[in-house]
Amino acid sequence: MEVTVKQFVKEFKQQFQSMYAYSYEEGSNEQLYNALGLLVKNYISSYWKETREKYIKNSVKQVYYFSMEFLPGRQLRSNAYNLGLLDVVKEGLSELELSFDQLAEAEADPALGNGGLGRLASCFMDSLASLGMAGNGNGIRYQYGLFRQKFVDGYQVELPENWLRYRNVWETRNDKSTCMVRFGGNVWLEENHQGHLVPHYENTLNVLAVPYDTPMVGYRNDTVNNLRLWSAEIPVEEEANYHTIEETEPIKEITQVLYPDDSNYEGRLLRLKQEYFMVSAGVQSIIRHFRKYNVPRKNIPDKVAIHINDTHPALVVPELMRILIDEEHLSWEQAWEITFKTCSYTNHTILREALEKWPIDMMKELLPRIYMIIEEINNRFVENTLPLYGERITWQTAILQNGVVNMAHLAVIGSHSVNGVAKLHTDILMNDVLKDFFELYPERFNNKTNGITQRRWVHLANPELTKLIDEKIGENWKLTPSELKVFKGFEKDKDTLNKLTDVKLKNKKRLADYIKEVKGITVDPNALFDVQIKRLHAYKRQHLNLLHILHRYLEIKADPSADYVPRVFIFGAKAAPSYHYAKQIIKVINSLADLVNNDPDVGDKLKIVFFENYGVSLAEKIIPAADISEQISLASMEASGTSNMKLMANGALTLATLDGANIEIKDFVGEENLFVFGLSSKEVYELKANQSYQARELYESNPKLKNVLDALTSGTIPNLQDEGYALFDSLVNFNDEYFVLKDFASYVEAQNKVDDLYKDQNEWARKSLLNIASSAPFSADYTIQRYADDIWKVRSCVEEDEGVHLVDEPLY
Ligand code: 26V
Repeated sequence: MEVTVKQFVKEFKQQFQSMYAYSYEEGSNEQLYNALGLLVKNYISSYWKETREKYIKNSVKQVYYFSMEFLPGRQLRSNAYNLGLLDVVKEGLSELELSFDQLAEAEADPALGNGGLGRLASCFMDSLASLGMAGNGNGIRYQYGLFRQKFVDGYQVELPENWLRYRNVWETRNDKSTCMVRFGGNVWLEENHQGHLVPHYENTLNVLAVPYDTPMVGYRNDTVNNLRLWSAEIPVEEEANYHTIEETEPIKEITQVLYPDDSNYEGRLLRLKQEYFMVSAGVQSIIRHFRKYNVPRKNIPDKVAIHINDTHPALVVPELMRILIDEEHLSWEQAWEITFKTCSYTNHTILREALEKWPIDMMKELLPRIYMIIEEINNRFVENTLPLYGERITWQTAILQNGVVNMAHLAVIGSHSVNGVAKLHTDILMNDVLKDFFELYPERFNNKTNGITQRRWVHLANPELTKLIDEKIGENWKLTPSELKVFKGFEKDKDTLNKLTDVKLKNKKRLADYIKEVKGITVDPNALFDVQIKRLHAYKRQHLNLLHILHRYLEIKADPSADYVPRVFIFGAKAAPSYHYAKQIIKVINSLADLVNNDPDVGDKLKIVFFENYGVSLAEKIIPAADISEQISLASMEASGTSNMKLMANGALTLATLDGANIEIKDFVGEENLFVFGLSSKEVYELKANQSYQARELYESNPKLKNVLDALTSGTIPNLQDEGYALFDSLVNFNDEYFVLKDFASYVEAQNKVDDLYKDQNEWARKSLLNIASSAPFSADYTIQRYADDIWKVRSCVEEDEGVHLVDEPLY
């Protein structure tokens, strides 16, 4: 969009003054940021309106991405960038002697998600808008985001994340589009005079769902889509019935906090309330919007695609049925045809403990009408399946099983498409986790490997690298990511490799300064920066990383004069508050950090930095500075991973097991350009099947390993309570569920190869360049294009010459 610096400066001053009634010179960073954000939002608003109107006018099919989690990150920079205004804004502010970077830091980072699943949802929103597709997000406006993590004496403590404290300039409360969501009470069906069965409700708890809309700005294509987050309130007309603050609690609590557990299903009533609240409001608002199109209801699937992001929004299926039957008076068969064609589902995990199963009694009591519908879906499913496939498959795939509602089964049965998030993961769904369904409905299964938006994770997070790529291959890659492969042509160009090394070093210096500032640790920017950033979970094996560091430490102590490649091990990870073992791992890493970082024998050879409060904003600082990307989950356990893609795109070399999308990274960049180690997924399956694994044998037979494990309990690491013993026990005495000890030797070997390569900076830079140049297939733009073509059947609404175009799609 066209705004001159002069115009911007004038409008910014006015904006500030109209908000605060004094001059900008007196403003705090928060106030200046608020004014700037609102001004940028003003610029956005006309495109937002026009996009919405264009979709309606052209009767465009809309995608609704239903997700309990979104992690958009800070939006000022990316909105200004996508609008094409970033340079003008920066220049204008500097004329006013203000620093854009400083103001941008004042924005709260909305932590409305746990990890990969939520961030993926936000990358997808960015790509949908950038491709000019009508994509809407639907989720919850949690009043408190994921807890703020602090370390006290090395232990994780959780503080509330009050992200709305200084207001949120991006959202618009939309009182015109509220919906009513009903819980509990009694429901019965009565025949009306036309012979329809009509539900009657009594004693329900009525909750008003208020939408807060946030613009999702496309990259230079005038498209602005909508992210709609719902907040729960007391219906105005019922306010008089609530006499005390306590009485209002059951309503307010619905959208108060995000559940901070990303892998452990707990049958908590409040969580079910949240899920239905978001689903019901979302589906009601879809049907309301659909009416604007003036087409028959049987055409809903031609105009609407609803995506179920993990099972959390799977109640979409019965809720859409309810609305079509009870409110639109369609027959069951008509409603089912529409529902099934409209819905699609992505599975994001194979962890059994993460699969949602709600107690039938709870569902019946909280959502009586929805439960009736689920029961009917189940009955019809069983009726159809039994004669064709027999008892075993039918009962294994039923929705209602042993007193619970199996949400994955509901999602699969109610969707025309089921996908995994990386090739291996989809194979595992078909051969293991959802094997029986694959037999029933092979045509529904498909793979959609995850992706990331290069705009946030490369263009904005790593401007120096972006400039270097622009210099060498021009700017086409920004609109056509596959063009990035042209960069491969520079793998032998000395000048490019030197510049690439310089860019990395600059990024590392910046991170080193930040480390000094927030952790007080001095690190050498020339050391190898080794990064593991992701939720803390035993299957991701941060403790394998820990064992290797400890091993290194012991070797250095044994021979301090040997020639070691200096390393900084960098961690960022939150543990679920109730995940005791994960928190113990954090404590051991922190205590080891205290030991190592202060040992004069060690010096710069080894440093450990565990950042507090890992999230999107911190990731943006760490990723451009990484040399090594640790992707060391037990093969078969990590559905895809997405930090692996971000780190690769920023030139880190991957150290990985053949798990999730690491396999595709290897396929794209070539085995010689990353470090692979450990058991394969097939070997893991075999080892589990024949139950032959003996962790203690490994402990006893490998002296190096024994040395390391013993150090956990020998008092070597200071200030531990029982955490060292807890790790030792799980790894040795409880037979090491995630085969850490089994992979230890090959991990150490791979780490030694990393050192050797780092000694040859030229060769390192060459491989780094090849990784960058091979990362384009992980653009979320391609991922979204495939969802659009194969699942949602939607197309871009922008002219060929506007915005992102993917004509030159890389082959998968
Ligand atoms: C699961 C659960 C379980 C029940 C209660 C609350 C709750 C909240 C979140 C989750 C999400 C777990 C699934 C997840 O985050 N999967 C991750 O998805 C990424 C995007 O596809 C993928 O890259 C990661 O490998 C995968 O772990």
